Amino acid sequence: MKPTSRPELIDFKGIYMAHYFTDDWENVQKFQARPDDILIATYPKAGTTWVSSILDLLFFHNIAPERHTSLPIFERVPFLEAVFPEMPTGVDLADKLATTPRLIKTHLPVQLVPKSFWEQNCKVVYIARNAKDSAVSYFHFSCMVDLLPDPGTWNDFLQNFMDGKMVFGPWYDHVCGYWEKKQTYTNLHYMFFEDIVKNTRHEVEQLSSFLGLSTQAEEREKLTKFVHFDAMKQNSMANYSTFKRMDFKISPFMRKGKVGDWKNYFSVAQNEQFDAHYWEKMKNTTLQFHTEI
Ligand code: PPS
Repeated sequence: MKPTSRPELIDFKGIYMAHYFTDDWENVQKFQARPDDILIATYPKAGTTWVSSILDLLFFHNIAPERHTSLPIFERVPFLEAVFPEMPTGVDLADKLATTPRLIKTHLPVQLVPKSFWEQNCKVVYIARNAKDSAVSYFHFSCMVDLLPDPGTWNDFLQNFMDGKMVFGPWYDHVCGYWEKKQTYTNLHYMFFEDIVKNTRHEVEQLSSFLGLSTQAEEREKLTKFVHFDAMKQNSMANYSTFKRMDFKISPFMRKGKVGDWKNYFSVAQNEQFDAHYWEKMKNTTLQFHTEI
């Protein structure tokens, strides 16, 4: 990766963002979703790539078994709001997707999702990951990809995470926003990273049923093996090794894939401060997370 300047954190419609995710806003906002589109929505580092791979396999493995070893995940599942140098925009990639359904990724908070997804009653799969592991994963990712603002030290980053000064805004509002949406929008399947780690097979089954697919247990079994952390880490079409803006010498994209890795990074003082702040922020929601399994 060539040394380049990092983008600034900007205030965009009340959410902190970086220009790589807002430069095509007009087209993002007027994106025309189709009723059978599936939106995969997450706060960064919640398991987007994992669930994207699962969905791609569930829908297309039978008809195009070579897909998952010949096409990078970011082409199979375009990142809607992304405008990265030397790449087509996310909207262009999504518009040109030849698959049915189209699988589309977003990190936008619920209030910024293009309205056509709701109007078309599209299926939405939201994946949430506990705040502590999300922060650790986001920190390592920010160190290795120059499309995000400079993360500073771990301590700076954690403070900024608590203050919501992150690209895509506060984790707290993001996970709660989609949780609230789910109460009125029935086509939203809310999943947890920790559950997928604990029982991938069961989560694949639940997903499959939400999507109305009648996959055989044997197929799901095979698929579960393809999306195991070690298999995805080895698969250059899933591990982002073909994506030029990441420096794997700093940290791999498929880093650890664990629940509870935060314990290796939070000091006792940071943990106490984080917990006090967390419970204050999350006191009005029924949403609950596991920080260990
Ligand atoms: S991104 O950049 O926001 O789209 O990243 P995202 O894909 O959401 O999250 C990356 C983290 O998910 C972990 N991951 C997995 N864990 C377990 N099993 C599988 N198969 C898997 N695939 C991705 C990945 O390792 C990142 O987490 P960390 O904690 O950094 O390892």
